[in-house]
Amino acid sequence: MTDAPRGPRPTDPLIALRPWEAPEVTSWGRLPMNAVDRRSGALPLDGDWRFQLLPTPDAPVGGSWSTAHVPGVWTMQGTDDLPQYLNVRMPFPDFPPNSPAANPTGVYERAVDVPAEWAGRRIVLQVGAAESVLLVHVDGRPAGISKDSHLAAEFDLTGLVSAGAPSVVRLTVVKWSDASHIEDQDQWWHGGITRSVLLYATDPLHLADVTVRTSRDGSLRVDCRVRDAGGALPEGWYVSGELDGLALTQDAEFDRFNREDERVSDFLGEARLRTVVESVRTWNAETPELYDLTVRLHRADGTVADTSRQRIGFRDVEISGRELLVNGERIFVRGVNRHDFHPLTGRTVSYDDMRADLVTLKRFGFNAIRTSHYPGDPALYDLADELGFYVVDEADIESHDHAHEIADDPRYLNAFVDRVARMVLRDKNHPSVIVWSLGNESDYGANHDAAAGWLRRHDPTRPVQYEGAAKLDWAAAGDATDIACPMYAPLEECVAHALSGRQTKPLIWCEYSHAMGNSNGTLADHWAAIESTPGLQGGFIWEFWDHGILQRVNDGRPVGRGGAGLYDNGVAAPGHRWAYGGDFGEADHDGAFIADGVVFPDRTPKPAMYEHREIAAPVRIECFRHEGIVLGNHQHFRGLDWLAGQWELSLADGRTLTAPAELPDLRPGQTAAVPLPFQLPEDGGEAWLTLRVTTAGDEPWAPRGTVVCVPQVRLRRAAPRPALAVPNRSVEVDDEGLLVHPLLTAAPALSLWRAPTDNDELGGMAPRWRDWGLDALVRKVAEVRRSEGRVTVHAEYACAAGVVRHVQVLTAVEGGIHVAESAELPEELNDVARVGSVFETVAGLDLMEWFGQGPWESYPDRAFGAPVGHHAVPVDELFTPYLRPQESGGRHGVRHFTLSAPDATGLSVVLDEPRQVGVSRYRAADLTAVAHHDELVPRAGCVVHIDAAHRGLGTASCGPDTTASCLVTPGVHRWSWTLRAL
Ligand code: IPT
Repeated sequence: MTDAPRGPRPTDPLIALRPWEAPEVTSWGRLPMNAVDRRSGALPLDGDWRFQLLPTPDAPVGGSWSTAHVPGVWTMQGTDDLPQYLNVRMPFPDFPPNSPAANPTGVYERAVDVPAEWAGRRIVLQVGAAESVLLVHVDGRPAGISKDSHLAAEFDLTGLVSAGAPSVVRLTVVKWSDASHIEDQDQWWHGGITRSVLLYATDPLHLADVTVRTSRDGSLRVDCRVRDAGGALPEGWYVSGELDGLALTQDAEFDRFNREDERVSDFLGEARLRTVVESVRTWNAETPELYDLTVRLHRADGTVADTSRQRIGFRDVEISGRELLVNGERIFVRGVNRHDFHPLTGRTVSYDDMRADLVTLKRFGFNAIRTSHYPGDPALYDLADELGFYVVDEADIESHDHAHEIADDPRYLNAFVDRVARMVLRDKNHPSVIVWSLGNESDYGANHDAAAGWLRRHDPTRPVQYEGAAKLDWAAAGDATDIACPMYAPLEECVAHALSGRQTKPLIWCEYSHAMGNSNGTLADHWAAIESTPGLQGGFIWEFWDHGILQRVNDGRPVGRGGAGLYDNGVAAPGHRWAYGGDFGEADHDGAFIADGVVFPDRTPKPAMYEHREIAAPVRIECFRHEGIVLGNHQHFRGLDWLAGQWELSLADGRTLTAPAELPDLRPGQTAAVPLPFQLPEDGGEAWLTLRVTTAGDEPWAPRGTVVCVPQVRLRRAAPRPALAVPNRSVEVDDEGLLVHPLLTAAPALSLWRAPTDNDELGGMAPRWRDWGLDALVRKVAEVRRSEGRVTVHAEYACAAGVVRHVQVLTAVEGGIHVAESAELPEELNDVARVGSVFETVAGLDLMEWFGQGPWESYPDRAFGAPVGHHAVPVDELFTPYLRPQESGGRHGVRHFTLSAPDATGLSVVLDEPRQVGVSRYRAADLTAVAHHDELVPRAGCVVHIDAAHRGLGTASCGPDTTASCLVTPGVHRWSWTLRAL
């Protein structure tokens, strides 16, 4: 128990009740949740409110007022209560249901002028979201209490306010409570009001709820619940409706005037409307067809008392065997986990921000969202309906730190059922919502079963999922999940489960491919398995955002709402940085684990997004056969007519030929051969054919011409390189056997180290590499042998785990130097980051051009989405500014490259075979030495890595590591390259 002093406001019943430590109290005076949208016609109460922050909920109000913006968290608005990032651990030691004595409490107050024309109407206050306990007073009188931080709370103020007169509305928000223990999500802790506040009025006779049921056969059923604020319903009310202007019919079976029918009551009106739409345009994520539904509640004289408008879609969801079907189709779930996040507000996301999130996701091939780990703003679902996303709607329940105790704690039973039920009551009419989720990481107990029971009865039209219920046995039936939705389960285990013959439920990872830092290795392996293994249907990448809060470096404060323009392209402006755990002086925090999204804090896509886009390609090159190119339509519902194409032929000799592409008319799942668009030139070497696919017209999420995917196929392999002529020239090395070259400021040396990625660190590899001393190899030259036109250097690189023998043969060739290298790794070094050469160039070489994979960053296990071609990127832009600096900017499969100055001088490197190449302004040691991007000082020259082998990225910061084929193993590695001046 906390022993906080009993407050000096004993007369206030809301305070006296101490609801912040009463889990049984989920609300008081709060109206039932419903699906009637009241946003239009409402009086918005967003803006600046009087504000004061109390040290405890029962401390006296009366100090000085400042202002706070609503919606907004006070932790981002200049108070001394700053954001804190913790993953699993609670921010206070008190056991559930207790909260700490020191409990910041925000008091928001403002006068509200209730419109005079609202006289006689029912007046309702809606608070969009407040964390974690909301107490409402109007003119000093208690109006209500609510918990459940990510859903709106509504209070009937009719008896408390007067139309045409001002009232003072006070919203008291208590930061810590019993509810915090079930809102222990992996994100920043804040306090405040995070979604809009509004006041609206209805007739006393009003639509209390509207429930829409549709099917892909065009049938529509609309169930209306009608109430009157006065109690008994007036005689003669009725409901009418229309769909896209066509009238709906009253359900004949349900006669509400028949008093014999026991369903007809005096105070709860129920009415049902129906229709069947001929030739219905069904809703799915590819073609999200919507219809406008209007429902009107009439008084006996025909006048309209209330209206509800919504956009609805016709679709079915069902589970058949181990398949999740949408409109009868086994869809693939290309999902992402999405939190409410914004770098300037912390938690509040505007309509435009939500739209931008979804547009970005659409452009990168995502078709599904899990609302991790709480329901989103109502607008998010409107946008998902409109733009086309399958939504797993998740209730606001995560009791991570005390999961086991809470799952069966009857004091929390109410809260579990309340949170699930309120989400369902609000979101049930959205076609985008195809699955309900009972929450996240809360073990599994009776409280879940209770919530699932309510849900299955109330909405039998959608499956239910809960990761915790299936955790122990993916095949178990009869529990609270219809879907096996593991988190981070290794791919092999999932495939084995699907092949075991024991699978009874569709397997869709609720979280996979942890996107922390430079990550998402093996994504393509996952999708190759998903698409070829019945029983696997996809998953949700963890996660969309890097939750970096924009922070001023000098005073450590969040910048807040005024910071627009203080970042660009993933990077904070000078003097600013993206704050992660610990940056606000938190004693307890979980560091950069909060920066694990596929987009930067400003929504700039990370390179992993391009990988995903290609994996999700709607049209693909299946193969190249003599008769031509076989194309396939990999969508579930749509033809190819919305796409346009252009062929590109990239030849190793530098040429790129283009030709318009005519995409065949293919239904989903169909393939067709098209003729090879080019006569392949006899010469030109290795040849790659790319189909650049763009939107043919404007899509709601992309203007015409937006790239959708770039599938490609190799038409011709590289020919063996001709033997190099050795002219009569010498190679210059210094006493240490290091190459002396006018374009190099540091000679090529052996590198076995990369600046550890988050996966390297948290997966335990980097600590091992450090123990081995790979970050500080000591080079000792053993022998330098000179012959005409050639120098052979034997060196030993010593580290704690042994000695790596390195041989470099430097040969003068036409126009330059050929470098042939080998490195012999002892058995002890059984998993290193890389084996390769590193050198540094003179300043001024600012442009990299290469033939290989690109143009964006790629690594051995994340290279599916980087097509082979001729690419050119300024050196400064090769680097990816991951929040915690780490290995970045690598390019996979590079065949040759140049680094040049504006006057076209510089150097070229031709590699013996496609290699991983990294060109950067930073040494690995520069990146390793700092914690934030703003601390880096770029070097004038280029740091160049050419790798014989480079370790895959994997996802070991939270999940599986890379595959065995992408590990760098002991033994002898050989590689060679030719350096020339341009
Ligand atoms: C899992 C959580 O569900 C998610 O919120 C996030 O923390 C993610 O991991 C990692 O970033 S839980 C994990 C302990 C398996």
